[in-house]
Amino acid sequence: MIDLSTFADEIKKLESALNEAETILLTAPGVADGDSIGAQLALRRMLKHCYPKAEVRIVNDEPIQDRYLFLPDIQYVETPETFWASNPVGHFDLGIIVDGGVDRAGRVREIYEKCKKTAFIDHHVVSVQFRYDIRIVEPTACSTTELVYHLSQLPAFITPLSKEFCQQVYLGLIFDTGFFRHSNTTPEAMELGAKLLRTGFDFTRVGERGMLERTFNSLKLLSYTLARAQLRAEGKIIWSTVTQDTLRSFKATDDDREGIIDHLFLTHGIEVAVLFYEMPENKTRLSFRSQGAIDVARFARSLTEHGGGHEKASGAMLDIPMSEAVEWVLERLEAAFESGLFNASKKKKR
Ligand SMILES: [Mn+2]
Repeated sequence: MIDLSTFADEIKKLESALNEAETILLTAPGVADGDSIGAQLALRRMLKHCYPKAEVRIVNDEPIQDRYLFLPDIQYVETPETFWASNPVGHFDLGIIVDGGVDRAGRVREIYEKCKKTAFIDHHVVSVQFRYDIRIVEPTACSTTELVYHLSQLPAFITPLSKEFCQQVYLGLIFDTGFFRHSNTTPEAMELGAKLLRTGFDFTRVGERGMLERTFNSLKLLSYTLARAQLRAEGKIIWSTVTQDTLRSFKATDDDREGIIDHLFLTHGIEVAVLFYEMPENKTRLSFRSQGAIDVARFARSLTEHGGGHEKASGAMLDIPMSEAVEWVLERLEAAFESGLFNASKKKKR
């Protein structure tokens, strides 16, 4: 249950910062995903409604992925290049970063840190290094857009539930819950989904374009990788590989590898899915998904200090070429099934 009254002081501070601000920067760390882009766009709508005179700029370190270009207001998202070309001074009265801390904001960090006041709105549990002036971090929110929605319904920031605003909030909601499927999904999130749907926006389009659509090259890469999947440990392990040559032959990019692991994972009867990515400089990246019997975060950490994640979804980076990594990892994973060494603490099976 999201109870913003626990943030009364922070919200007061945000309100007074906004009252004084003539220029506002919105940003998010890393490559914008469905939640971070939805949250920035929805927040922009809220600010434009409540503070129509303020100049609001959205600057993200990386260009927006094609799949999000259908979103309302997406034309307002800038990269540092376009931003610097149009506003070389870049001193904002208020900077707001959403869905992750400023340490991962890349080149936008410099712009953000020069803001007279800084705010942080997030739903992740993170150790905060940067001294934000205003912090609204609510881990019970399943997406940052859910938190932005609740802010937008406070008397100080009341924002009309337009179709545009609602689809921005909705995208974050379905992105971070995997269409209301992941364990972070709450009854409140579903109720919010229903409320948003009532405004009549095209939720099928938001789901298909924003979540499911792939490029043609990415489709070819997916089908090739799935066709080459193999089983181990009497079918408990499913695995496949993506090499640099494969990426090149399908003219696929790193982004196109997204989601392949989820297809492997949804194979009937398997316990753990592993995907090996060949990386430059003889490195190998691993992705793991577990049905729950094996704690793949602990398993990933046992392989390398560059490994970790969640009990059911983790990753690692190995300093050995893929030709060596595959057997090395699969043998250890097979042994893990036998030894029970990495069994999850509480057995939560689907
Ligand atoms: Mn998020």
